[in-house]
Amino acid sequence: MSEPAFLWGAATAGHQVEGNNTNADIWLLEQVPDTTFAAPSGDACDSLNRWPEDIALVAGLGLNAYRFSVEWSRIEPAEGQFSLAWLDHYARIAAACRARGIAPVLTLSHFTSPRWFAAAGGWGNDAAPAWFARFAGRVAQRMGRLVGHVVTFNEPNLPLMGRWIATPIADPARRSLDAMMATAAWACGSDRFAVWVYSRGDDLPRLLAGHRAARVAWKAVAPTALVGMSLAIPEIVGDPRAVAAYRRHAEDPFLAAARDDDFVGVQNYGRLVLDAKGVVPPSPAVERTQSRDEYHPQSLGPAVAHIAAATGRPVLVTENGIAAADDTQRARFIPAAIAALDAVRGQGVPVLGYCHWSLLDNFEWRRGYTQQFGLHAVDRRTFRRTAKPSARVYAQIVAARR
Ligand code: IFM
Repeated sequence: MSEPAFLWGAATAGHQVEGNNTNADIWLLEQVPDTTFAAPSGDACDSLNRWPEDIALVAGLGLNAYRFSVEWSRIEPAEGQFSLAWLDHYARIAAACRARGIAPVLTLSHFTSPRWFAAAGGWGNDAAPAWFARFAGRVAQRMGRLVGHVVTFNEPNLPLMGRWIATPIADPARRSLDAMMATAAWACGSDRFAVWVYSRGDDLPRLLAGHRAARVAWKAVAPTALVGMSLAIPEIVGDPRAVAAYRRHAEDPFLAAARDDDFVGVQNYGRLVLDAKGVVPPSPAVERTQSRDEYHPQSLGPAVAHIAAATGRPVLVTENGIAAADDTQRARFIPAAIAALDAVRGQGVPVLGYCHWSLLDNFEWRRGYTQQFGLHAVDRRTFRRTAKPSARVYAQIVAARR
């Protein structure tokens, strides 16, 4: 198995594209009567059935990498019971990628976990690292010979970011999440229901132990694989004391763990400006994205350079993109972000690849289907995929370099 010298990819995640991920913890949060999800994920993009089409889209753009995730709740629907059929399903996806010269970049945990795991307290349970490592080991046994890059967790630092940015007790979204998790616990007949991405991040040491244990489990089966985790890394600018405080809280524990990894996954969508009181909202004059964030594609360069310097590890850009209803904004964003990446690569920052988020317009968690991150539009009734002009822009940049 030889890996491309530089990965040019597009990314998706199981729950956001597969559809009917009914045994996942977040599916239940979408269904509880007090849900604050704008819509349930439902059929998503029906990638459960249409994954060959998705791989064809990746190939059609001339890319050499596809980042996707396995869904733990399908592979281990009950604690300790593993589904060979679902392992085969994901192995078929990876094999189909390889057959088309596409390197699979595999995420083990992209926000979702099995319901039984959440109802057992998630990362609050002492057994969680061993459970996650056992799952990683089973996936490695089936897929290890097909996969060269493994991401254990997707953006595990989000709860810490959220906690630093907002005062949890004053945050109505925080209260509604706590209420939804209480309802989900009741629905499962448990006294707890813990979903990391919607948590306060209290069980961080156990989650990081899970990361390390999963890396060990994967490498025991496939020693040459490159293993890391993907972190949400906005460019952080402003008051130096606030910047340092933010990093201590939302990045440093993860970066310390990542120093033993093969790479660090960087996921950048722009920048945060901080002053002594916290996040400074963008001025009314600046261009915004569909998610009302500042349009700032050039943040990718400094974000990548910071992580490489802080860890001494190479960076894989596992996500970079923009929510844009107007695709011309995405078509401007992509060359500007890649130019910023080029600039830091030119200064010697080690970068293994770039994966655009996302291949498809998909389920954007609590925002439902209201945000378009895709290089391809997806008709919500027929699931037909249509390339947007920005997909051609990205394909042309890649074609010029490969
Ligand atoms: O859709 C998400 C993805 O699941 C994780 N990173 C950010 C994306 C856009 O919000």
